[in-house]
Amino acid sequence: MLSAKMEKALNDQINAEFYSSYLYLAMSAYFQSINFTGFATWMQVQSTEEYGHAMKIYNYLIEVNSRVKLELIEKPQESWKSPLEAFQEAYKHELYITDRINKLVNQAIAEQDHATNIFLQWFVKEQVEEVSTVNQIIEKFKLIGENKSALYMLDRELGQRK
Ligand code: OFO
Repeated sequence: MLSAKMEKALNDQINAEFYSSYLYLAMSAYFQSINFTGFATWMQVQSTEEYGHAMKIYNYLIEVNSRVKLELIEKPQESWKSPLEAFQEAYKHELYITDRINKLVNQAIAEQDHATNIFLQWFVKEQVEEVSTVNQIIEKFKLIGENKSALYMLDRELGQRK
């Protein structure tokens, strides 16, 4: 059984992960609307991963006999100025999620909730990977600059994501 504070914090994190899923789905729809179908695929896969993150916490709450409470999911933005701007937003969002995960770990340590601390370690590692992946994509955008054919090649590359 978790403390009431931890239960609330993990429910809030479920909401944040569902929002991530929603945000990346909105980015996918944006990319479709401007015919970058590879970026759209990448974002759709990312959205599904975020759904998985939310469900991982959902299942943990059930496993430790705590209560899942679903809240409203905030409406995401609909469009961005450019593909690069959307990925920069994704990067900023992942830094925000990393900060939230770190705070959850701090709370688990403060409460001597070892089980939740161990559970959260998966998210700590996952965040390192997510921030690094999006950062690498942004670096590629920077190299590409105004080169349209290189941009379409990147679109094709990111569209390989399964
Ligand atoms: Fe759930 O890792 Fe991104 O947000």
